[in-house]
Amino acid sequence: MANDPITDSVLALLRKTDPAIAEIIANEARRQATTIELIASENHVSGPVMHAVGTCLTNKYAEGYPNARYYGGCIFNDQAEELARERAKQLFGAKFANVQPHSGAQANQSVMQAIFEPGDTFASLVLKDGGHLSHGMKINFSGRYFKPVHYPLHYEKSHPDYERIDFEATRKVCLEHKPKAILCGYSAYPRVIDFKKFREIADECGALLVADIAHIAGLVAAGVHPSPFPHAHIVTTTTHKTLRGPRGGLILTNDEELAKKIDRAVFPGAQGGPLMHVIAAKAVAFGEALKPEFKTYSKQIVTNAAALAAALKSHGYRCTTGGTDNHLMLVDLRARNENLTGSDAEKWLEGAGIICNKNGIPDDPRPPKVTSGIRLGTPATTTRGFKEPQMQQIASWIDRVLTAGLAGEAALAKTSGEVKAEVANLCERFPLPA
Ligand code: DSN
Repeated sequence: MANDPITDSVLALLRKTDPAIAEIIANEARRQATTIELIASENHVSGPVMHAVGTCLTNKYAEGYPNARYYGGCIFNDQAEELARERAKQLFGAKFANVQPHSGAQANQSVMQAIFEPGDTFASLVLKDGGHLSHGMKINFSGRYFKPVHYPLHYEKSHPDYERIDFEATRKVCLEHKPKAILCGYSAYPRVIDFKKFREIADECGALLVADIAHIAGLVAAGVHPSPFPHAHIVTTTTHKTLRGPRGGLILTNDEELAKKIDRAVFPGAQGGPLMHVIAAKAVAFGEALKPEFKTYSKQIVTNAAALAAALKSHGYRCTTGGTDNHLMLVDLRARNENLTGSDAEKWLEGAGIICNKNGIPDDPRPPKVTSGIRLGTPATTTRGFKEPQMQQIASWIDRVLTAGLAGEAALAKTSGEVKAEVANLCERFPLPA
């Protein structure tokens, strides 16, 4: 049994037609219902968002844009896309929205196609410091076809802005390399992004400012994090993280010329047929995010993250930058015990029903598959209704499991069994949205 009747009826149908996939989906539904999701980029969507994805719009080809398609029969798809675009514009206070990117990485790819020629230089934060693979990783399109230069964080422990963006050095990097665009917005940065400062640097070196707000989009929509507008020329995002929509991407701008270039770069530049069922679900999610409850939800995400970071600190862990302003934190495990690694922690915690990901911390001496840190986020647990007391409970479970892991296999097996049962009990009291 899943948490909601529609999923149950889908599973009943699949059990008759394809029992193998039915069992896999049922197991995943059970896993999500009974474990604590701390992956900062994940969330639990509402029933309406989830089930809008599973509709007949998946049958339709709609290459092109509303009222300018390359296929007949698009009247209702035009309406769905128009509704998604209007709601996205209203939500973020932007004049133009492209709701077609299949993902955040494809949104970034399209923006780069729109504003760069092959070989053009752009400035960004490197992946290991909290950036994203589509921000210039060597083996990604962004690093293969364009030339990234990276701006730094403050790496000196004694600096008051330790592990935060070093704006003076950023300015120097940008003035030296004259990038065509500066990218800001990150996958593992726990502090407020100063879009205004980035724009000043962009203006000084003649660059466009592109803000990738994939992680913080929901917080921005709710007014809990400052908006990249009016500072950024272009904003990209995913729709499935703090924004709590279906898996997908979105591009926004206030500049009509850029909007035209972006539309051409998304289709036909990067993609063929848009995923119309996902676009319909994006419209549903944007509609939900426009409601006052979404503001309350987003504020609680931030409150919960601060509570979790403080509780972990009380157990001897260190969060990079000393804490968090948003929905995520990077936990430096070495502060608790030099031998703790991110890969062990991820594995041990999963065994206890607590899901997170290993993550390098700035200047991490360990390789990306090991790491000295874990990244924790509160969007999904907040969706379940968890508040500060549950955050303290989670911190204490994390410490219990990691302490047991350090003590050896027998201690870990016993403790993770106990914690897993306690986690499942708590999850039962806070069911997933239906
Ligand atoms: N992979 C995502 C994350 O976990 O942050 C970013 O796209």
